[in-house]
Amino acid sequence: MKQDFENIVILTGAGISAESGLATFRGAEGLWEGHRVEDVATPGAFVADPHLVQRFYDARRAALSTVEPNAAHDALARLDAEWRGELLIVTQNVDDLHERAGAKRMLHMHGELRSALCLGCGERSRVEGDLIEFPPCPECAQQMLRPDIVWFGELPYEMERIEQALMRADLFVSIGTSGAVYPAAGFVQSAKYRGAYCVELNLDPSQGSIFFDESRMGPASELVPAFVDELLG
Ligand code: BJW
Repeated sequence: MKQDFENIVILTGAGISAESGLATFRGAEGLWEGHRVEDVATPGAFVADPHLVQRFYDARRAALSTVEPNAAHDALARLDAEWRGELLIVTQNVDDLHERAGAKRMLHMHGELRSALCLGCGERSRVEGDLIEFPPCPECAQQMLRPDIVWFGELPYEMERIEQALMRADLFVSIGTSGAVYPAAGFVQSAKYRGAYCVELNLDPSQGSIFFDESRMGPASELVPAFVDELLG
């Protein structure tokens, strides 16, 4: 790998949090027990059975306090602190392990478990406890709150900021994601089209593996710290 990169975009997925104890979506012990995530992570599923959906996300929000960032999150936080060029960590994950590791230049494109979205005014607010009792929105006090998760058919957050960063990136790194869900799965092609060097760090080849210049296979807790050491020289 060449060494003279300036602007980096890093995409992370469920695989980076797997070794912290959070299940991935499409693995053997995938989320939503028996249901394909594509069938249930939709606005329609929430309308059909809001209690089920709130209970599911309440349990996952509560589980956050039982897990810790792993060596891969720590390494990316170190890269964020020490990298002098531009850097943006775009996570598809709704956990808070990147920020708890200390990463600052990051965003959650698929929402956050510790955030709630008002069905009326659309404001986002921090939430630590449960939403099963449908508390009113702290902003408008009128409407109820739903999990602030981007479901299928909804627009991911901060797409413009991501596109801008991809346009400037000369290194794109994808970590722990299957490449099954768009638009994130298409970032490698956007980055490549604009000339970025593209590296994949994953347990298995992702669906878009052929688009990467380099694919390193193994657990994120080993691959990511080694990769960050290489970048920081
Ligand atoms: C390890 C590891 C270890 C394991 N170390 N690695 C037809 C064609 C193309 C697109 C579409 C289509 N039909 C519909 C669409 C669009 C749709 C889509 O992509 N559908 C697909 C099913 C085809 N997308 C959308 O609807 C999105 N919105 C949208 O497109 O809006 C329109 C638009 C956008 C932008 C511009 C213009 C228009 C919204 C997608 C929302 C996804 N939301 C979820 C939330 C789930 C709810 C919840 O959290 O409960 O986000 S789905 C779920 O998948 C979650 C994840 O962020 C996302 C990606 O999963 P991820 O992270 O890749 O996890 P896995 O499990 O799939 O993979 C884990 C990987 O880790 C594996 O590869 C393992 O090998 C690896 N691994 N252990 C390293 N220790």
